[in-house]
Amino acid sequence: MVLQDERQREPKYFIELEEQFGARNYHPLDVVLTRGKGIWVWDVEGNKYLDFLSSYSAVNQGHCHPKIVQTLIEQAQRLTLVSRAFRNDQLGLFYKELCELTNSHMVLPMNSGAEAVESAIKAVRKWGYTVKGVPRGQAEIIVCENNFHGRTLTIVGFSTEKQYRDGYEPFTPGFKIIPFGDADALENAITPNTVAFLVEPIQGEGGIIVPPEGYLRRVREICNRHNIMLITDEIQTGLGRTGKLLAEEHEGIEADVTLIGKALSGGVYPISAVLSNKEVLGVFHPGDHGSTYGGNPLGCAVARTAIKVLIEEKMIENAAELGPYFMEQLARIDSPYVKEVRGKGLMIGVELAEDAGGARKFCLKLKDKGLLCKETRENVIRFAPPLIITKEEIDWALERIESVLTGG
Ligand code: IF1
Repeated sequence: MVLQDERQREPKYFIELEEQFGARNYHPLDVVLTRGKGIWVWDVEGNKYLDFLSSYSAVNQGHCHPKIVQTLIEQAQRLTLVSRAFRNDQLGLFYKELCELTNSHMVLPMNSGAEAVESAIKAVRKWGYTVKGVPRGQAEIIVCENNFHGRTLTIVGFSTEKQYRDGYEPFTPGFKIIPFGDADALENAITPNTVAFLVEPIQGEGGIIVPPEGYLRRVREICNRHNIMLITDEIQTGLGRTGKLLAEEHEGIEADVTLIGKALSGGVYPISAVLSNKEVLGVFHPGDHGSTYGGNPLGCAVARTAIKVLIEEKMIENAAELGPYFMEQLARIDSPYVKEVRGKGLMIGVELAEDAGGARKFCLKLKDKGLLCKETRENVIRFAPPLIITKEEIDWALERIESVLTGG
């Protein structure tokens, strides 16, 4: 008979529990993590790993950042949730600091990224009917092939990934799909009923797809000319991931609606936000939209500290400096498997050749060498470490990555 605590040092025990009781909507690597600090995580057997996924860019500030956790603890002992039926002393400060940081004029606080996307869709549709004058029920929103904006029914309804849609019909109407990176396609898809264009500055799940230089600038000009709202989904690309606070800054543009989430709390608490202006978010009047936890003081306090440390500890500058270095070194690896290295800042994808056998195989080998990575699409290994990583730690990782990519 294995003693209770003995058993709880074996991954098998936890894996079996998940297999017995859990919905199988993920196929995780069989590593059972129990502790995280900075770029490192530890499994229940005491093995240490470098986290190259950062929980899909929610942990840009590193695991369990002490100042963010301290804020969580202090606020949790003071006030966690009062609903929006009453006000609280964190929400207005959260709004003010976010608007000053992003040159926004109005904020809608939500909890998950998908909720922020859904809220933006509601806002631009309502703006279309009440401000632009689109006939009721006729609003069209343009999105891109290979998009990823979340998992709700409306959002998967405009996904082009069969698996994300399969078995969930019927879907929400009013969406048009165009190729990503093609500004002419956007121009040609616009009708008098178009209210918005929703796009990721870099497609994450789509395989770390960086659009052609100047794409977002042309998109901005087209949206201005046709009076349609440009919504940038920065839930993954935002908050320093690409070496700028917001990825749209690489093209010197400002969206009408900017969506953030994930690293908004440094991986400590679910919080997201729709950043915009009075013309768009002004369409919401009391009772038009809401959420039990949206704008709660605990999430707002945590987000305020998460943003503060992102700026004060120069994490964005670090991503801007080390991202290109990391990509250059990856591109120099002489591997028969590597087809392309692409990305921006510390949002990097290594696309493998068709005959390499799939990215997951390499992620498993990297795990055995102490690196936790996740494939995206069949053939792309995603490298997205916390933005606090040092050059020395990247060099440590590169040794192991080179070994795996050259057959070691
Ligand atoms: C999963 C992907 C990444 C996002 C963008 C909105 C959302 C996400 C650009 C929704 C969320 C997560 C969701 C998670 C895995 C992960 C993911 F692989 F699914 F696509 F990061 F690339 N916009 N992405 O990336 O935010 O509602 O999850 O808070 O669903 O498997 P959420």
